[in-house]
Amino acid sequence: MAKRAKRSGGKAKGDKRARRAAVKAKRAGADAGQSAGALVAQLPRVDALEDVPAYADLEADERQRAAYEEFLGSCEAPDEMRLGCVVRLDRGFPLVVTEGELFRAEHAVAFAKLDKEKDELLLPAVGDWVAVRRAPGHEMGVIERVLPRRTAFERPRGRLARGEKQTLAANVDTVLIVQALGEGDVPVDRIARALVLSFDCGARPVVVLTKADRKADEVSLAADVQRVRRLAGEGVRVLTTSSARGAGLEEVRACLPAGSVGMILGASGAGKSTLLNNLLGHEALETGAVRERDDAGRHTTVARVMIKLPGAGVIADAPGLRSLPLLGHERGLARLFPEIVHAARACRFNDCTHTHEPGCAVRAGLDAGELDSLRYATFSTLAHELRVSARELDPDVKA
Ligand SMILES: Nc1nc2c(ncn2[C@@H]2O[C@H](COP(=O)(O)OP(=O)(O)O)[C@@H](O)[C@H]2O)c(=O)[nH]1
Ligand SMILES: [Mg+2]
Ligand SMILES: [Zn+2]
Repeated sequence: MAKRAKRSGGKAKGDKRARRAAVKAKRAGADAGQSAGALVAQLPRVDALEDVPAYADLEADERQRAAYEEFLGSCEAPDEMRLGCVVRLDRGFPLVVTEGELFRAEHAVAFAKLDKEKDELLLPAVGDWVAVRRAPGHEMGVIERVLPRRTAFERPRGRLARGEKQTLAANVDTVLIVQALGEGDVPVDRIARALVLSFDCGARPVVVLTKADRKADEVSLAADVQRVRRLAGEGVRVLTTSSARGAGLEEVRACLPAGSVGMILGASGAGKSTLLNNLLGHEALETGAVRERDDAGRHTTVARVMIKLPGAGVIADAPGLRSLPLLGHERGLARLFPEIVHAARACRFNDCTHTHEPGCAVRAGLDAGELDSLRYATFSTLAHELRVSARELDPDVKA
C-alpha cells in the first residue's frame, strides 16, 4: 500500500521537491543517486509492491520505438540506455519497468530546465515510454527522454487562466468513466465532461455506472441507464456494476483486454478502488474512508499507480477528481457530438452558437425532432464553457 504524504500540498509540490533535490545534487557535483536517497528512502520498497505490470504486459508502438532508436544514436553512452515504461509515480519519483528490471528513476536535469519554460508536458506521467539511463553503480535510473505519446489524458491544472495542464496518464487506450448511481438522478453533466476529455485525447471511453444496488428498483435503474445511453450516444458502451452484489465485473474486464492500457476516472467515493480490488481479486487499494483528491492541490494521493489485472490488461488509477473543467477540448466535444457538428455546417453564420441566431440549422434540427434534446442541451453548456475558458486564457480571443 502506498504511503500518503503527511502534509497536504499536492502532487505538483511533490514533483517540484523531487526535481529540486535532483537538480541541487547535480549542481553540487554530487552523486544524484545518493543525494536523492533520503527522499527515496521514504517511498514504498520496490520489492514489496504488488500487481506491478511487467514489461511484457506493455507495448511501445512503432513511433515510440523509432524515437528511442533515434535518441540512442545521439546520446552519450548508448549502451547504458534502456527502453522503459513508467508504471508508478511516488511523490514524483517514477518507477520504471524495462525488459527484466524494475527500478526507481529520477528526471535528468534537462527536465527541470524545461519545466521553467513551462514545457510541463515533457515530464513523465504514468504510462509514459521513456529512454532511461542505467549507469553502473547507480541504484536509480535517470530518465533522459519521454518518447512521443500515443495519447495523453490531460486536465487543466490550477487556475484555468494560466493554461497549465496536468497529464494524468499517457498512452491510454481506454478510459473507464466511473459514476456512482444513487437515490437521485445520475449526473449526466459530469459524465459528459469525462467523455469529452476521453475523446479529446483519442482514448476510447466506457461508462461504468457503479453501485447499481443503491437504486430502489429495476425501473429507476433502467431510467438512469437509459439517460446515460442517450447522452453518450451509440458509439459508447455503458455498463452497470454492483460491487456489493459482485455484478457486472466480467463486462468491465472485457473492456480491458490483455495488451491494452486503461485508466479509471471518477469522483472520490465513486467506487473506483472497490471496482479495481474486485477485478484484482484482492484488497490492493484502500477504499471508503480514504480521501483522495487532487483538486486545487487540497488533498491528494501521492502515488499514481498502474496495476496488472489478471486475465486482462493494465489499468492506471487516477486521483478522485471533483471537477472536470474544460479548456481547449473542442476536438473532444466535436467527437462526442458528431451529429451536431454535422448539422452546424448548414448554419447561416460560421460562428453560430446555436442558441439565438437566425438561420441556425442545429436548432431547426432540434425543432424537427432530428436532434436529441438532452444531447443538444449538454453540448450547449459545454460549448459555452469552452468559449468562456478560451476567452479567459486569452483576452484577445473573441467569443
Ligand atoms: N452499495 C455499494 N457501495 C459501494 C459499491 N462500490 C463501492 N461502494 C462503497 O463506496 C465507498 C467508496 O468506494 P471506493 O472504492 O473507496 O471509492 P473511490 O474513492 O472511487 O476509490 C466505499 O464505502 C465502498 O464500500 C457498490 O457497488 N455498492
Ligand atoms: Mg479510491
Ligand atoms: Zn447554429
